[in-house]
Amino acid sequence: MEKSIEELERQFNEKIEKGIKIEPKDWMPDRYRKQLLRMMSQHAHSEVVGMLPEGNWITRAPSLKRKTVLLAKVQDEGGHGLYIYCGAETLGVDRSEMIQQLLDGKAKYSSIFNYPTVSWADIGTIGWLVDGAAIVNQTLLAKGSYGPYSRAMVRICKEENFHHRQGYELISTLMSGTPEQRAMAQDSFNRWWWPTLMMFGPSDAHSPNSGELLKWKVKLMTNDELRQRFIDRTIPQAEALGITIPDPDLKYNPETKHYEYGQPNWEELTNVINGNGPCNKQRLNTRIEAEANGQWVREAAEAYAAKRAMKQAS
Ligand code: BYC
Repeated sequence: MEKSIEELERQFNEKIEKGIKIEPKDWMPDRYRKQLLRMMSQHAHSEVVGMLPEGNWITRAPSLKRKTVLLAKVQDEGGHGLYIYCGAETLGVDRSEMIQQLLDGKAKYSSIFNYPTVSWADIGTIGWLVDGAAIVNQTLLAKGSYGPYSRAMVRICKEENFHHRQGYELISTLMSGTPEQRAMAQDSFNRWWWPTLMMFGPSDAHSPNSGELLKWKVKLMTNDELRQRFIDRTIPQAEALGITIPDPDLKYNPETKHYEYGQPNWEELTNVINGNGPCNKQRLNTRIEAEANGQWVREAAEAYAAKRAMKQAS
């Protein structure tokens, strides 16, 4: 006998309640599928577009060691995109469709990748702050309710830890260098601090998706809770390096054991999300060009797969 929608919904909610992962073939509410697809495709695009600001410095890395580390990191990000596209495909949408939405400017990706990398210090700052923020978010996403997404996050977090370390080490090297190197690291921090805080999304009062995502345990903390967690972890690291935080309102509250901080410029976040950040057009054009240049590779791979399938069938 077929189960009623009410019964299916009850079983689904029971699984979520008990912390049992939802798997691709399990029944799930349409909204759950839609929310996951929205978030996972945005996340996958972020990983791939996120290769561009750092990729910009591969040919200009100051030593062979720095170059190999950066190359490995940028390649890792491409891999992260692939894991998440695979995960998103389990929800019934082909990755070519998701990628087309990105190229058509219809899909979102993280606001942070629409800022330019103007100095070598930006490479360290991205690893330390941007990957640091990603780890805070993704460590919790790894405990989320959808099996393929949470498992992709476990693997990604391991690699992000290496990214975070190399960024912190790079900034630490600059901070123990010449006055010019210290100034370059501080300038970079000043430019990336606020955009990094915006990575966590709008404040809770303006986050339309959080309610459903929290109810279904895709997200386990709100945008503001994650932002606070990141700030509490990062300030002591900045202090250890001798970096000044560009926030006059920042202060430690010994009672709550949290840092209080000033508000990011939310209008700037809205502008960047809506395609009007400093590098939105450049990033999209680079992706469009890369997609066209890679066409022959995809065709060759498809031809090879078809030939192999024919051989196996005969
Ligand atoms: N940028 O209701 P809300 C990396 C959108 S890559 C752009 O709070 P939600 C790395 C949001 O999509 C990893 N858009 O949404 C790679 C929504 O619009 P739609 C990056 C943003 O989903 C290379 C609307 O605003 N991490 O680490 O509850 C090199 C309302 O927001 C942003 C991820 O992608 C933003 N910052 O929460 C180095 C994490 N914020 O879709 C490093 C995965 C909000 O309704 N995503 N929006 O049209 C998430 O964790 C969540 O989706 C967010 C937003 C926290 C971003």
